[in-house]
Amino acid sequence: MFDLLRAEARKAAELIMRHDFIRIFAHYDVDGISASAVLATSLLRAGKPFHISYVRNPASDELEYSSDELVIFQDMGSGYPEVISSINADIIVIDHHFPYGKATPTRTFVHVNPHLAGLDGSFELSGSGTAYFVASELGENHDLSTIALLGIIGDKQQITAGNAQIVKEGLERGFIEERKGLNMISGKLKDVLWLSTEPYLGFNEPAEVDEFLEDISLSGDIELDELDEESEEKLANAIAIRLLGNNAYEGVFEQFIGRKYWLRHELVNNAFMLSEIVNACGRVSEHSVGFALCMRDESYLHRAYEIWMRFQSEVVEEIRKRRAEVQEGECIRYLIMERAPTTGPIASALSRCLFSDRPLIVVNIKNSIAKVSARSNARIAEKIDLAAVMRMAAEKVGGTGGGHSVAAGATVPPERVEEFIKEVDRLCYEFASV
Ligand SMILES: [Mn+2]
Repeated sequence: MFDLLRAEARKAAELIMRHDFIRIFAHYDVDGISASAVLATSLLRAGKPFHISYVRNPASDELEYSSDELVIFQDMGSGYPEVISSINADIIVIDHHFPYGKATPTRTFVHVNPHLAGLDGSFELSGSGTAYFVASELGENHDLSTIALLGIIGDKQQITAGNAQIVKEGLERGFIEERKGLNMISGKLKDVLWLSTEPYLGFNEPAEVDEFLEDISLSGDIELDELDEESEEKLANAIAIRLLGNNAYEGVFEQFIGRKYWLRHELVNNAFMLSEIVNACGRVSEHSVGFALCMRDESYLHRAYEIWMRFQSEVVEEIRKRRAEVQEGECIRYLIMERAPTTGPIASALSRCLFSDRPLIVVNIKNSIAKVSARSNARIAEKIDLAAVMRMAAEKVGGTGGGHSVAAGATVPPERVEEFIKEVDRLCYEFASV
């Protein structure tokens, strides 16, 4: 099943072994960071020196290399044929994004991408997973299955096809363990409940968390990862009841109740937690700290944890504040923000865990552009296709829109946001009443 992928990964490994110095450009998110760590560890073991830079956009960021080095793009590149064509060096792209256009490379070019090997890179293999296939051709690197898993989790992929193969190899050799229980962040119960965004539990005051824990007779100072089975079950039930009372979408439950992955030899054992910490490092431009954790350098653990804590507190605070600003339309809910730091995580948490019965439209006005995130769920999507709604409503006000039926987006002129929202509401009403 993975023959084509392995064959291309082998070509990449052979090209790597022909070079003395590797210049790596990786995407700055958790998938890109863990992908770079998978490759870096396998390069160290193969005795190959390298340099890594984290990049937001390969088309506009400056890429420094010399023509006798090997250039490797990770978790990006497949969508930038003009960049690949412009590189005057041997080049490898290790990516899982859909390959667009046709590159005309001037030197040797190897392209490792699940889409080119019969796999769907949007959910069957991450950038870190693709890097793992290359690492496997460079030597005995099964222990890196744990680091590859971080990108799989961070990109919200499924444990299927290529990803499932990686987890299987990690499980068989004892690097990964599958445990029953709550798949949430780690920490003391009072912190976990207060800071969690997956799921978001809607506590407005720390005192509400204390009360919640008192009701089920659990101390807030116990570590979630150290709960016995009976207590964990009690907690899971109480969380489920709270989410139902908060009007959460039923699909939220299967994500955090059931199983979690435990990484036996990593600095943070809870795979979801480690993925969240590396994600936070990437979000606040502390890539090297996230990378160091993936390289198992314990001296960075404290700093990484502090970065995560600050980042997560800010996100939760933002959700808490914005919740009260959500407005009611006829058929939708909407939120209009100015210069908010992020829109995606706020829109997802609010629509999944608090306002799941109607589409939620979140607008962020920043630098004289209004960016729109629209969210719903499979139940609503049976009637309302948000991608079509975003496209039609945006076109009406001189913008553009599209996406998926449950998660779509648009860009519209700020002065026409009000008109846009009215049109979205009208279209949703029309769809819903068919
Ligand atoms: Mn990715």
